[in-house]
Amino acid sequence: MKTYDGENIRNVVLLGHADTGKTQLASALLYTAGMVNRLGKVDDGSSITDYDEEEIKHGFSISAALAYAEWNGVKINVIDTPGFNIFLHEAEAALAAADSALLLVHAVSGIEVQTEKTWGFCQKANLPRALVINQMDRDRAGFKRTLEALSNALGRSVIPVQLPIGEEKDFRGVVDLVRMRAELYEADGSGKARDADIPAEMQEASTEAHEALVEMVAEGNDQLLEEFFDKGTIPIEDLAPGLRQAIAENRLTPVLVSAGLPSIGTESLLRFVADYLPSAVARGSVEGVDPASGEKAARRMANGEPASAFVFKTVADPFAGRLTYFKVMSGVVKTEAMLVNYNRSATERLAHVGIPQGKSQNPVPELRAGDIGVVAKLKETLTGDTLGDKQAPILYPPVKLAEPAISFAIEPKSRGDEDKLSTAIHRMLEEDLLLRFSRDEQTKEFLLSGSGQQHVEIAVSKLKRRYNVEVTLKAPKIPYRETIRGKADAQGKYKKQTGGHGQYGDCKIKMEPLARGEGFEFVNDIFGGAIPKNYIPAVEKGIQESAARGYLAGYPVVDFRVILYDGSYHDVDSSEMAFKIAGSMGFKKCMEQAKPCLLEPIMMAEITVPENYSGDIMGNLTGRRGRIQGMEPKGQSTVVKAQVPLAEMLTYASDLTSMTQGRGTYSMEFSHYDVVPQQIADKIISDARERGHGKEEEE
Ligand SMILES: Nc1nc2c(ncn2[C@@H]2O[C@H](COP(=O)(O)OP(=O)(O)OP(=O)(O)O)[C@@H](O)[C@H]2O)c(=O)[nH]1
Ligand SMILES: [Mg+2]
Repeated sequence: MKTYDGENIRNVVLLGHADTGKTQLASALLYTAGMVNRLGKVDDGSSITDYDEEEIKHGFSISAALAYAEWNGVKINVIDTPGFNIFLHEAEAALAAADSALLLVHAVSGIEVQTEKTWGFCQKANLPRALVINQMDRDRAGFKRTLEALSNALGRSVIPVQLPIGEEKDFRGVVDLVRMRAELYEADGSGKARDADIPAEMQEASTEAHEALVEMVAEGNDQLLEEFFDKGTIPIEDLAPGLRQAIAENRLTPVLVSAGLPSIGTESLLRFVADYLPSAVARGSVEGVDPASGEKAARRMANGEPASAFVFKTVADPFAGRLTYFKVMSGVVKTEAMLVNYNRSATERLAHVGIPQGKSQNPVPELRAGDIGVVAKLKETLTGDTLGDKQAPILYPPVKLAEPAISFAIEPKSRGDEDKLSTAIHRMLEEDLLLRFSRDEQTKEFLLSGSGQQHVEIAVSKLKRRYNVEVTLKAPKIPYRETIRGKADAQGKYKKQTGGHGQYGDCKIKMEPLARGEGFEFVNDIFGGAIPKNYIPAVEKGIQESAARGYLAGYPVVDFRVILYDGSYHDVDSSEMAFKIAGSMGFKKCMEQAKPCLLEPIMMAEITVPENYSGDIMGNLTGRRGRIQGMEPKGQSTVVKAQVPLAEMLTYASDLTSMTQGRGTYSMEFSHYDVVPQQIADKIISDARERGHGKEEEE
């Protein structure tokens, strides 16, 4: 295996809505490049990047997976990510290893929820990207329609660099709008392109599209713009570097076309990635933090610098042990290197460095700045950590992900398996950043939390398959919140002054509601030292701790402001503890007056069913307190969008299956919190009281 320098490496993440064909395309690209001698297919479980048993069983990607293709002296590292909303955090985390993205769009379905979401990820990370209209071979595939929708939604920087030759069954190649040549593919699925003249009937459209591209490349580049005005065009030797630069600077989003399953457009796509997407070191330097001072620090992405690597993924393989995936940010990482984990101040030996190709790791002697590697059996290193040279510490910031949306109580099927369960789950937490394991203090139940029901169910299935631990999932816990609807004003006074050293804390606070999602705000309005400065944080802490324990039913109180405006103290008897208790007492008194209420998570659900079921589906959603937001045709199906409380959707997967004979699908994601209707709230509160939550007295 050749060792590549960063200039000749492309780290490309495949993003997009579920089922757009990312995994299939990854396998097709590797096949076209000759990395494998058979086309791996999602549908028969032989794809390269969906190798996990759960992925094969379900037919969709669950976690990010890596592979590489060598193409004309360039190494293309491909990161395949899931598009299913409940696993989208995997895609978000994988962005840390990428220098560009291919965002796939389905040629039939067009823009979907996750198209815009993953576009948002790229924007946030300022990641150069290209759009790929994929599955062009499908019935009812439409390039023009999809392109128009993309331009409307994502802006005018969206511009084709290819046009499809033929559509649907007739899709057989692409026009390269830079070179103004056709690239035709054989129907044998080999993925190999044959250079040809642009078909006569496409001449006019191609010239028009070429001119639009030239204009867009010239815009924002004075030198090219001048040339363009002078000559009315830009010669290809200037257009190619101009395009490369415009992509790197995010001034332009190129659009390509492909079909992964029949391997059409794949060679053109490989060439595009190698020629136009930024190299692994094009950014020049990366930003981090100096662990000693906490100050910003930068590191040049060059082989001559001290080694540093960022860990972006961990896999808990029951046989190979822990697999750590990292990106070399600077320097050279060699097999047998001793590197320091700066987050944990531990030294790790990188016994065998490899490059990931799906489920296998190909050993290499070294990896240079910009490359992606994998190493087995590190002792302490976890996702988000930075490894590097002892002499030159730096920390790269870990990716911040959303919080889990749903929790289930779980219980091992056989008693005495608690320890085994806890060990196994902790392994799984290492590889899945959105899975959480905790214990409910009141009920003493184990809780497993994730981004959705299926996320948790798949985790449970892995527990059984990998670690032989069987658990029962109990009714999920809805993450209710509490808030207030009115204002309040109260005094919290804690006084114990009988004999010896006493306790004295006294505060007067006002409370008022904040807008949804604003959390908690504390305003210190004390004048003239009614409470000494050093006790004020204690009052705030007392309030916050009390709010976290809840007032009505044991759920955290959110979206309120507290104004501390008066109080008193005692020279000897006052202490932080006394003021903390006073704060907590004041909070509870305020809650009595402030019209407390329960909030519940409302989900945005998208249900796709055959047209004739749409009436039943909408009626059923209304029965679940759902609000229909819209309904639109999608091929022969109908997509119903609705906002529904999470509490009403817990059994939806199986209900939808029986309502539609298994022909409906749905996805949902968190939208916002809303007030629970009184009758339902009363029931939740009385259930919680029975379990001993809420309105507990402190002293
Ligand atoms: N006709 C046709 N079918 C395709 C093509 N690409 C993928 N498919 C099929 O579409 C389905 C989804 O493909 P995947 O590659 O798993 O899609 P994905 O984007 O990885 O989906 P997630 O992993 O869920 O995000 C599979 O049944 C594929 O066989 C294509 O180019 N043409
Ligand atoms: Mg996939």
